[in-house]
Amino acid sequence: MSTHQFDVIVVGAGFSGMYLLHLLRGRGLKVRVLERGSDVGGTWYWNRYPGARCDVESMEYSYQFSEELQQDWDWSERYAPQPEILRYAGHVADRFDLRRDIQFETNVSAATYQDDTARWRIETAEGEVYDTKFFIMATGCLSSTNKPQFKGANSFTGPVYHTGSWPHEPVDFTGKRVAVIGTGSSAIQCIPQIAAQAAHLTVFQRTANYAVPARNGALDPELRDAIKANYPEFRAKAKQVRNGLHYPLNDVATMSVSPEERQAEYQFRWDRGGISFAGAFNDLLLSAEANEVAADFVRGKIRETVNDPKVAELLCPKSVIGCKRLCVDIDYFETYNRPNVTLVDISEAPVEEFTPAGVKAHGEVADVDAIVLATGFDAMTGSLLGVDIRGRDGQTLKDKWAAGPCTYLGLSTAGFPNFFMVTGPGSPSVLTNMLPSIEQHVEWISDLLHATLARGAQAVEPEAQAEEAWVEHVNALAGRTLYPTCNSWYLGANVPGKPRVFMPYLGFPTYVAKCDEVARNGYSGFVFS
Ligand code: N01
Repeated sequence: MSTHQFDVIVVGAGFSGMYLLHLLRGRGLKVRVLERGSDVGGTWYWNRYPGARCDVESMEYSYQFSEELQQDWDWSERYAPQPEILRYAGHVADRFDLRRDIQFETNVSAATYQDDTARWRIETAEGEVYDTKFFIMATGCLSSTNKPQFKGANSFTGPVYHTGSWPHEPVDFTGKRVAVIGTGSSAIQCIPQIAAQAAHLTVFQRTANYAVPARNGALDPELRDAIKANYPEFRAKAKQVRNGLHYPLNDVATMSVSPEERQAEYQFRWDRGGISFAGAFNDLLLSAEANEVAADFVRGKIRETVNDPKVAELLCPKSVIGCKRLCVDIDYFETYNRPNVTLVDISEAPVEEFTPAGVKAHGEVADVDAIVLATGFDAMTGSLLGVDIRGRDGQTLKDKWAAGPCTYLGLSTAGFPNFFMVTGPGSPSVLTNMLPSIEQHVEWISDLLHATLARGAQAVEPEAQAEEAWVEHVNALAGRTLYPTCNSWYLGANVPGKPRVFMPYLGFPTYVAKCDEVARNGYSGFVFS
């Protein structure tokens, strides 16, 4: 078997892998991207469930590294639907001729650092072997599906779908009885669509979730043109905001204004639509009192919307708002007024089992023709640990991260030279607009690779001390907030047995400043050998 030689192997052809390829190839490196899907797009390639769309507004959810590209592309709606985002990914691949260096339908199974040559040996499930100097996992934060092991799972006679690995062929629920398990972002998007098509929909809810209306619609051409006329300024402004988004953050504490002013601010954002609701005041996730006021506003809206008071109460979340990702919905709560929708509360007693006919909870079987698992992802670490990655002296990443992920800047980990992650644990990633975060990471990693080569170094890796300090810093930031108070996937709490560690870094501008400082200081915290 021949071994293919490269300067850089990138795993994943989503937005991270595509930009890495474009940038590193442009810097003269021999790059190959290995991708398990049959085309580009990453998370948007797999999440094809009905109603899938981005909750970041389309004018912000795109690359900015090429002015021609951002001028060239036109979005049709305020929030882009999944097929349009996938078309955009394809457009980028065509425009920069990326596919010639991407190998599709290739599943990376193992990656081993060779101590003697300071190179990585990458193996695929298809039996191919690659030899590379640098190895970059660009596998995304939400790519490894969480499929709970329900008792009797195989006994159900109908199809079982997962929102995160939806079939490529259209799924028609017309006349069918369907069960959806889960009420996170994916469920909140697909439930209204499935309910509109199916004969009956039964939703199994373990934890009620907050959702704010999207107020989606055709993109206003005047707004689009105004943004395009000043795109760099628009992007620069967004980068100064802690989540990298352009929406207005009201830098005022909740309790510093009168109850009337508070209601008016919440109402303004409710009417405006989207996650800017979370920016109504500056202490949503810092003060329990402030949080409760905002939560109560949303609960009031749910009670106003849902006709049956008992159902409305079940749909009212009790936890901290924003602690789990705030969902953005189109007709979600209204859907529970439909006569063909039933909500089953499984907060006290879980799904007992799948039977040949359906889903059993509270001793009763809901007879269905199809089951949709909207049960989320083994987020942030799932895809990284899904590959058998072995660093210096054969240490596995799995062993190193047994008590939780440890990284330096969310991009690298000690003991694994010449290995990088894009949007890894310890980076702001999922708490920001992903596209600008990805571009910042890719450009920063690319500069570091360049610096390593320019020094004639064989390898670069973070110092253990720098990594420890970073992990402490990430935890300290989270510890000052309400984020650790709920069972979110940010904490790994959604996957049984996963270490409970808050994974994302809080604050895009501070993160970027820290990365810039590290680079300016000759990559402080890294060792070149
Ligand atoms: O997954 P989730 P998701 N029995 O983990 C339930 C991004 N995203 O795919 O809350 C019964 O949020 C679980 O219950 P609980 C976005 O970042 C973005 O919806 O753990 N139920 C929960 O209700 C988002 O946050 C967009 O008690 C079980 C649900 O399944 C992230 O992806 C759209 C269960 C999982 O919710 C993940 O969202 C979609 C069990 N054994 C997604 N296990 C947009 O851009 C889990 N659940 C709009």
